[in-house]
Amino acid sequence: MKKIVILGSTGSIGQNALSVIREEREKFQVKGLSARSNIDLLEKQIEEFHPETVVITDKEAGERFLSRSLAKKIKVILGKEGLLELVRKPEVDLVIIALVGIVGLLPTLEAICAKKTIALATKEVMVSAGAIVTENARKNNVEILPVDSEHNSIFQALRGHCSSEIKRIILTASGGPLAKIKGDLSDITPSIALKHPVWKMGKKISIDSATLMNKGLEVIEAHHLFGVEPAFIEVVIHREAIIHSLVEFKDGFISAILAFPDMRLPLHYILHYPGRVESSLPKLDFSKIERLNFKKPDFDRFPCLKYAYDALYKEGTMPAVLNRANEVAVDAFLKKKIKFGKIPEIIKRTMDLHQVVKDPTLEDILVADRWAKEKAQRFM
Ligand code: MN3
Repeated sequence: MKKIVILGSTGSIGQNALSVIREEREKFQVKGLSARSNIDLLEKQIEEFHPETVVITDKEAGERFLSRSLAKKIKVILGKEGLLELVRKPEVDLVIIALVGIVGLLPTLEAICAKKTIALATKEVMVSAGAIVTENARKNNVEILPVDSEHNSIFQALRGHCSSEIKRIILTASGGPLAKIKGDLSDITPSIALKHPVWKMGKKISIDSATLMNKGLEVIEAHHLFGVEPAFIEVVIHREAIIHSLVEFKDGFISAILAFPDMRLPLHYILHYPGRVESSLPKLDFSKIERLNFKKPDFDRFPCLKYAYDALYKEGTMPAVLNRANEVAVDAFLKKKIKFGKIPEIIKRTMDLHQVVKDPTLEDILVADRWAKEKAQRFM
C-alpha cells in the first residue's frame, strides 16, 4: 500500500487525487490531509479516508473545527507550521503538494529533506525557488513527479531519455477563457475570466490562465524540472488541449503525449508511478476529433507571458518577484479591487524596481518574495 499525504486536499487537485484514490482503496492509504479553511469538505474527506492527522492552516477555521466531535478522534494541527510536521510523517511514501502559491515552498523543501517522493502541483514553488528545490531533490535522491498536465506529459515523454538529447520543449496552452474575445481586455470581469473553456480549476489558476501567466509560470517550471534553457522552451496555443505538450529531440523526432483533458489522468499516472495500470477515466475517441489546431500566442495582448520569460532570463530572485507580484494582483482582481488590465501593469512595475540577487539562497528568495508583496500592494 502506498502511504500518502495531500497538502491542499479540499482544492481542485486535492479533490481529484482523492477521487482517483477512491476507485482503488486497496492500493492507497491516506495518512494526512491539509486544508486552508474549507472544514466542511475536510470533514467529509476525514470520514471517508480516515487520515491519522489533519492540518488546518487558517487558524480561525481551525478553532471552529476543534469544537466538532470528529476533531476528538484524530490529530489536528492548526497553522502553516503544521504542514511541515505533516510532510515529515514517518512511513509516508508520497507527498502531494497541491497548495496555492508560495505557501507551498517550505513544506516542499521539508518533504524533500525527509526523503519523500514529491508529486508537485504547486507551480509557484518551482517558479520561485526552482534551483534550490531541484538541487535539494538531487542531494537527497528524491524524485519530483510533476502533476501539471504539460509537465506530466513531458516527464512521460522523457522517460528513457536524458536532457542532453532534448532540442526543445513545446508547451501547449488552451489559450484560456479570453482567447476568443476580441478587442480590449482591460475591463474583463472576474466572472468572465474564471470561465475556462477546458479545465475546471481553482480561482487563482483560472485567472492565471486568462492572463496566460499560467503558461509563463509553466515555462519557468519546465526550465527547472527538465534542465532546458529558456530559448528552447516554446509556447503554442492548442485550443483542444488534447496534446499536453511536445518534446523535440535533437534528431528531429517529436514526442507528444495525448490524453483526454482531465486532471485525474496525470494524478492516476503519478499515484501508480513507475507502473501503468488500467484506469476507468475518460479516453480519447479519435472518431470524434476532427482536427487539432495550433497557433502562436499573442505576446502583446497577453504581456504576462512575456514578463515570465523576462523573469526567467534575469534569473536569481526575479522569478520569485514575478510570482509574488502576480499573486497579489490576482488576489486584488478577484476581490474586485483592481481591473483586469492592472494585473500585468502591477507585475511589470514591481519587476522594474527589483534588484536581482544572483544565485540566491532560500533566505534571499523569501526576502525578495516579501519585498514583492509589499511593493505590489503599494501599486494598487
Ligand atoms: Mn498546466
